[in-house]
Amino acid sequence: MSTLVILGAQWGDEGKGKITDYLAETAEVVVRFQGGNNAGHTVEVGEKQYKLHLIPSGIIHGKKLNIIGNGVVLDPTAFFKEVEYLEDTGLTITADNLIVSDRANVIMPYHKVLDQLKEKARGKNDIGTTGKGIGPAYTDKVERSGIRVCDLMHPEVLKEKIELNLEEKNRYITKVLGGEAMDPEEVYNTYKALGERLKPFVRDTSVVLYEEMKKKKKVLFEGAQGMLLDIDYGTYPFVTSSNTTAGGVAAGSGIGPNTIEKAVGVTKAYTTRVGKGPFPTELENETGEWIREKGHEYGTTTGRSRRCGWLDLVIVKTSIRVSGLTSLVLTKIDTLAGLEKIKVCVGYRLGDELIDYVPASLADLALCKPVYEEFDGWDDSVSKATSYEEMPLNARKYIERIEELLEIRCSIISVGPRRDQTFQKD
Ligand code: 2SA
Ligand code: GDP
Ligand code: MG
Repeated sequence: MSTLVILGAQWGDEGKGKITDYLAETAEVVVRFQGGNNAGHTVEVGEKQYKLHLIPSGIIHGKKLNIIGNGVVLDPTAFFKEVEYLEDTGLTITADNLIVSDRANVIMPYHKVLDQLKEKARGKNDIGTTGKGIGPAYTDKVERSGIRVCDLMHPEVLKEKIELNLEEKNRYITKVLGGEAMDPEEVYNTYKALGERLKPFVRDTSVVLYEEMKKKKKVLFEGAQGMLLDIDYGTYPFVTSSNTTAGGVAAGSGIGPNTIEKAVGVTKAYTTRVGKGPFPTELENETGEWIREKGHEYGTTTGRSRRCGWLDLVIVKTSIRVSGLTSLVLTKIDTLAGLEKIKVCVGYRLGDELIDYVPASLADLALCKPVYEEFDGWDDSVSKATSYEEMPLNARKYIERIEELLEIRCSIISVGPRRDQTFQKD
């Protein structure tokens, strides 16, 4: 098998970074195809911890080719900050192991300002974004006023586009949102310089990827955020602005959908969500707090507290359907260790009906009452397991019941944050 997609099957932070790093051992190319530096992917190798936001997690392996695809929104300042951070850890970053699509849209400083001011203006109806300018950058892409990486290489084009954008955006920022106007000249000078710095990394990544795939190189596609943050199938409008589902892979990296062979859904043994929006199995009690502390559930990018709740199989089932998942990776089984009883949501009661899909309308979702199955817990010895057989019996029963209810295989199990706390199930 030479192409594998790694996706979050919940609301993000399932451990995609860790699993991408684990699977990258045998891969040659790792691709990010959507999102931007709103993502926070943590990888632990031995004593070292890496927090990645924009650069694919394959970078930690040194020799792999990492691609930032056209579907990503790229903040050049954040890009260089991350390159420097990685170089400080001893890694060497060059165009041999990291390239950026010339078609990726650029996050401009006004996108960040718009993101933050719009959130403020929404008041209690805010989305709870990361404030990194993601939504406004994708808005411009779709509206066709975006600035792409290739524009950074053409100063005259860049200048004109910045002037046109700021003419309109400055009015909106100052008159509607009460912010401060930005100087087009200053933005131009900064981004022209960033473009020159970025130039060595810029390629038509679709062409590069196509050549690599023709050579049968093993390619991993690293998703960011999660299924229910998908712009189409997530809990809209409490979503991110890209397709986090498998559909986003082809468009976001410039390959044919028929070249995708397998898609794994990374699933936490419970559920978390950072930001606003519905969460049917949320535990707004001591158990929820206990899980948050034990699982260190704080945003990797913003440090915000993550909301915690029981595993919701309706969500995972939706993910299996929408993304055509071929197997699951189950993470953080160790976090639940110590709980006497553990619940899993196996369906929603909506009026007289029992449903197993996430309804489109948030008004309907608000009426959904989770139906639970209860399991006996397991102890902390689970984090020492190096194979499925070594796991406590109750943890295995939990996993096998999940497989049965979802009619899918859990191919990889993770019992701790480190690379060596991961094993294949079968
Ligand atoms: P945005 O900034 O426009 O993408 O925000 C829209 C919604 O998407 C959510 N979102 C995320 N949810 C989970 N993890 C993300 N990455 C970081 C992490 C988040 C952090 O790894 O912890 O540090 O806060 C991520 N990125 C975006 C966001 O919370 C909004 O609900
Ligand atoms: P991502 O966005 O999906 O890559 O996930 P994050 O990195 O934002 O959040 C997952 C967190 O859980 C990180 O701190 C990981 O180091 C950690 N992690 C991943 N897998 C496991 C696991 O099996 N057990 C424990 N305890 N932590 C894990
Ligand atoms: Mg994360």
